[in-house]
Amino acid sequence: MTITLTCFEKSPDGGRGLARDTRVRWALEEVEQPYEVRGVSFPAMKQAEHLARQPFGQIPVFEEGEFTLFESGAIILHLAERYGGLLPPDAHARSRAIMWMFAALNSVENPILDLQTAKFAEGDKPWAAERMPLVVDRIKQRLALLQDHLGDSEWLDGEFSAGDLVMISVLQRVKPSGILNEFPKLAAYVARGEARPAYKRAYEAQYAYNNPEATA
Ligand code: GTB
Repeated sequence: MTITLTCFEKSPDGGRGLARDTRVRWALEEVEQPYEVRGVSFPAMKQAEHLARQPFGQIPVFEEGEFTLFESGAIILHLAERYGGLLPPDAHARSRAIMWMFAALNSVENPILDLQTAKFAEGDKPWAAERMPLVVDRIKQRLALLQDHLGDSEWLDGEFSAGDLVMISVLQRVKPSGILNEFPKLAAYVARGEARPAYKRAYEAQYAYNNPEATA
């Protein structure tokens, strides 16, 4: 059955791969499943047709026949459970890979998203400059401990897993701020993820989708 992924009609990042469809595209490439893309405009995202698929009016959405899933983490977990390659066969290792997905989405993504909020939604508030160092410090504390844990390992827990895929996607969001470069082992970890052929295919596909004139 055809898989359809709903993405931004035109991503505000111009195809830099920072919107959350890229992590799902990456997972689809890792498990070698073809998919079609449905683009949705910002106004259409808030209309009933899209809200029926994604109650918060966001992307990405995964559909396969009558089956619909939202939340990038849930979509990636579904793909990882259904197809081989993103979760280890050993039961405990599998649970730990899923634990890292949750860690990425709960413990690491939240402070990183706070930086986006502080910059873009609250940047003009009179208290914004005072708050910013606190926001940045919270990210750095998390990244320092994550880097200590990763050490010189290639991936978080043995072989590359859905846990690494989600963690690397989350860490990519701090690249533009320059903060990631203060953590060279994490920067190298992200670069290892980005060097995977499946990631490259996902990145190129989303770039081509967002820049049809450049790739025509
Ligand atoms: N928890 C949900 C998930 O993981 O699927 C979060 C989904 C989400 O935040 N989607 C964003 C969205 O639809 C797109 S990815 N936003 C529109 C809205 O809420 O109205 C976030 C994003 C947007 C833009 C950039 N960018 O331009 O760099 C990067 C990331």
